[in-house]
Amino acid sequence: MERTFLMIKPDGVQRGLVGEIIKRFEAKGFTLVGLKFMAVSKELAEQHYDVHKERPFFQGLVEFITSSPVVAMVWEGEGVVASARKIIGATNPLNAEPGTLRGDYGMDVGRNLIHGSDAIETAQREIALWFTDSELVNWGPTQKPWLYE
Ligand code: RTP
Ligand code: MG
Repeated sequence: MERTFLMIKPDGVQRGLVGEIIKRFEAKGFTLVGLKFMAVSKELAEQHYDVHKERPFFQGLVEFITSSPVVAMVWEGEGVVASARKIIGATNPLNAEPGTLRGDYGMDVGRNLIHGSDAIETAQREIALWFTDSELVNWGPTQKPWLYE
């Protein structure tokens, strides 16, 4: 079953939006298989955002992600990678549609509340970076007819 990595960034935690954010994915029908509240090391933040290391915002982004705790999560379900990106909304919250998390709660591209993996391969890399196998719980809803035909 497809999985994605989501991370509620320091702004989402500080603004008290953890419950609201988790609620969206839960209510949609996706399955939570990993969850931890944690401080992020500089090394982990740099590895996570490695693809952006040449970009001008990289250092500020790493400083922000390491500045206060985050909520790291793995969610499971058919098409969860792309669907979670839709629920999250456009990178710049001012361009994000109302009804999306960034569209409803965000104002600034550098304070956009939550990260979501952008492709299945990226999700696999990020899940392995943030979670050990023993931290993930296999209890998938594949046999539940109220979720899947
Ligand atoms: P994310 O990786 O955090 O889920 O966000 P994303 O895919 O929507 O956007 P991405 O292009 O991967 O950018 C990663 C994060 O870098 C910050 N950013 N700042 N100042 C800027 O122009 C700028 N551009 C990107 C954002 O916090 C973005 O989420
Ligand atoms: Mg990204």
